[in-house]
Formats: sequence, structure tokens, C-alpha cells
Amino acid sequence: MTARVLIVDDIAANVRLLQAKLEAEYYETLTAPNGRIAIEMAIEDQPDIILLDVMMPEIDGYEVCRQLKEHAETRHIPIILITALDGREDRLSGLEAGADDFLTKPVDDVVLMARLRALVRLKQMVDDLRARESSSRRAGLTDQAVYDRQISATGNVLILDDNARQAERLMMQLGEDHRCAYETDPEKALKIAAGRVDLVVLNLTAKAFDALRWVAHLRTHEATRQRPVLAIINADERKVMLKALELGVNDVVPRPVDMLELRARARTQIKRKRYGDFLRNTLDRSLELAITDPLTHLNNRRFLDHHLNLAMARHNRGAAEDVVSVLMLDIDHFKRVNDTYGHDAGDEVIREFARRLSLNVRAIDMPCRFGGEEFVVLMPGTDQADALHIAERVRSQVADTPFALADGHLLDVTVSVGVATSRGVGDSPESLLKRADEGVYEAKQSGRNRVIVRAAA
Ligand code: GH3
Ligand code: MG
Repeated sequence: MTARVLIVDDIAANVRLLQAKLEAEYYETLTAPNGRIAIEMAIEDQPDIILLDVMMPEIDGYEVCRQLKEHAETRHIPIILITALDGREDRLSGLEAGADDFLTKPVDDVVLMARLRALVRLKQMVDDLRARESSSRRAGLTDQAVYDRQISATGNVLILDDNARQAERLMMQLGEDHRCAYETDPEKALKIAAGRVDLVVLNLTAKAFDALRWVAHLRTHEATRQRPVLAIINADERKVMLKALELGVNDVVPRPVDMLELRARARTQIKRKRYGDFLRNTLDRSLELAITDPLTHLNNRRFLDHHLNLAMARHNRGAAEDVVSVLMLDIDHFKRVNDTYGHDAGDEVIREFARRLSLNVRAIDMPCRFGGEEFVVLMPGTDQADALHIAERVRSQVADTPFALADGHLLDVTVSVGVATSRGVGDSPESLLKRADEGVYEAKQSGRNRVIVRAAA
């Protein structure tokens, strides 16, 4: 798994050193000698990760970080700040500025690579979601205000620790920013983590249970796979730390826990999760819009095509009970409704027609708006006799009760229906729909308000 890394440092020797290390691991590198150029390059070149030195003339690393995180085009790019050893204040300022991680000088190669791998994985997930989001953004669906509210919100934090006293201390500190709960029983914690939890703070030094195994469990279950985990480790247990990162722990804090650092890291993790949630939500919404007709809330033609293809492929594989029928329905003399009562009245009739159609087909049937005043019902596992029966029921439910318009008019509406049933091997969705359409045509020709079956030729 490779990625493009932008290295930002004003000292050329530092740049070359990092560049050599990264290229040896097959990362692609870009370099910038100062903050101003780094920001330009981040916007222009869209690197996957930014390695940013704190100490630089003009604009320092914090300010670069802040600006990158404010910019819509760069805020999704993970930033690793490189600070001086023991630069506790540096690290806190960096995390406050929105940095995703930090490393201390001299940079430990193994730690650098482990952090890079973790961030590249995350970046790929975010990219994937962003690509889909951009199509909904074009459709005007995402709302910056909603986004800002979501990512700045406080979160639900679950603390798992066998040491109740430490857990209470963590609760008090994290409780300033978030809603917290703690658990000492790993089994119970797994169950809670499947619920509305934004972050798990895990004591990896716990003696009463195997914390690494617990992480492995969390990562194998669908409901908890995505939960961010912030682990508390012993500073000198480097192997455990690497194992934890490898298993999917998102971040670590060494003991004794610096509470300010913990709070800052928790905030970063929760923000990141909110961002993912936000992208997923807009994605679901745009998906729904893509297959729904806005006037009737029935599914649209795209949805029909997809499911008709699936249903016919199933029937073509040979099982007789997988037979498929379709109804094609076209409202009679609909143009007259528009011409006489106006287009809005026409819309009302279409909506009421859709409502009656939905009420009179079965749960397994899929009523869709095919276009204008034309509808198709896809009926999986339905033979011709049943399809005919349902078509007749719909026809009479439309014809027998007048449509009441909002302005008080009562309209007599009728519909012509064509019915077609799949023949198995050799039959296609196009040809099935064509036969149903021919049925509609014949119904219109022979006086409308009737159902015509197009039997297999
Ligand atoms: P027929 O019985 O032969 O089907 O006659 P018809 O008048 O129903 O058929 P025609 O195809 O001549 O006219 C359909 C009309 O439906 C034309 C179009 O303007 C109107 N229409 C299509 N979509 C909508 C819509 O969403 N709202 C409204 N109000 N009218 C629509
Ligand atoms: Mg019509």
C-alpha cells in the first residue's frame, strides 16, 4: 500500500533524510521548503499525507496545520507534525491546531512507518467516501453547516479499564468535553461498543483481561469494526504499541497519562469519526434520491431496470417458481386533466394514482414510476394468472372511486394495463417490457380502462 507524502521542512538535510527513508519503503515524495509553498502544494497536488516540521521561519507548523484544516480542499489530508523531543507544549499546540499525529525528533523509523501505514489506510477510506460525496455535492446535497456542526460536536466515549480508580480519573478529564461511561468487564464493553459509541479509550496495560485480544475481537465484528480506539500504553513497551497499531488501534497515549494530551487526541479521533459518519450519511441520502421519484416517492426507472435484470437472470437460471411478471400502466386521457385543470391538478392525480397502485399490489411487488403518467410494477415469483388478477384489482380501484382534487373537483380516472410474463431462457428485460407495452397499446385501441395480457408468442 503506497502513497504520496508531502515533506515540509526548512532544513534541506532533514528533507533529504526523510525522503530517503520513505522512498526506500516505496512511498512517493514531494517536498516543500516552507509553509506557504506547502499550503499551495497541498491544494494543488493533493498528497495523501503531510509530514510537517513545527519549527519553520515565517509561518510555523501550527499555523500551516490550522490553515490546511480550515481549507475544504485539504482538511481531509492527514498531517503528522514533527516536533522536538520532550516538546510537550509543541504536541498539545499541534493537536489543538488539528494535527492527526505527531512524531518526535530524531524520528524512529519503525514508528514512522507504522503511523504512516495507519494513516494511509484511513486516508483511503476517506477518499473513497469523498469521491462519492462529490457527486452529491454537485447535486447540491451536502450542507457545510451540517458538516461543521457534526465535526465539532462532543462524542460518546467508552472507557475500558480494569483499574477503577484510573478509569474514574479518565472519566473526569474526558467528561469536560464528552459524555463518558466506563466498564471494567471486557464482554460487556464489547456489547456497549456496538451501540452509539464514538471512541473507545482502552487501557492496554490491563492485567485482568487481554486488551490486544479485545481489540482483535472489536475489529472482527461488523457492528464494531469501525470504532476508533485510543489505547493507553506503557511508554517503554514499543512492541506492544506496534502490535496494537497493527491490530487497528487508532492512536496511543503513553503512561503516565498526560491528561491534556489525552483530551486533544480524543478530540481528533472523534472529529475524524464524525467526518466519516457525515460522508456516509450524505452517501445514503444521495443513493436514495438516485432511485426514488420525487413526485410519487415510488422507485424510478433506474431501480426498476436493476431489479428487473436481477429477477430475469434468476428465472433464466431455470427455476420455474422464479417466473417474473410485469404490469405496465398508463393513465387514460391524462393530457385532458392537465389541459382542463392545470398541471398541478395533473400532479395531484399522478400522486393519488401512485398511492392507489402501492396499496393494491403485494409487499413483494415493486411499483415504479416509469416516466410521466406511465408506471410499471415488477412482480417477482408471479405467474400470468396472478399478475392478471392484481392488474384487474388495480384497474378497478382506480376506476371505481373518483379522484378528489384539493380544490374540490372530483375526477373520473381510468387506466390501461398491459401484462407480460417472462418465458425463461432467451427472454430479456427489454422484450418483456415491450410485450407489456404492446398490451397497453392494445388496451388503448380497444377502448381504454382495461387489462390486456400479451401471451408468449
Ligand atoms: P392516452 O389515454 O392515450 O394515454 O392519452 P394521454 O393523454 O394520457 O397520453 P399522452 O401521452 O398524449 O399525454 C400524457 C401527458 O402527461 C403529456 C404530459 O404533458 C403529461 N405529463 C407527463 N408527466 C407529467 C407530470 O409529471 N405531471 C403532469 N401534470 N403531467 C405530466
Ligand atoms: Mg396516458
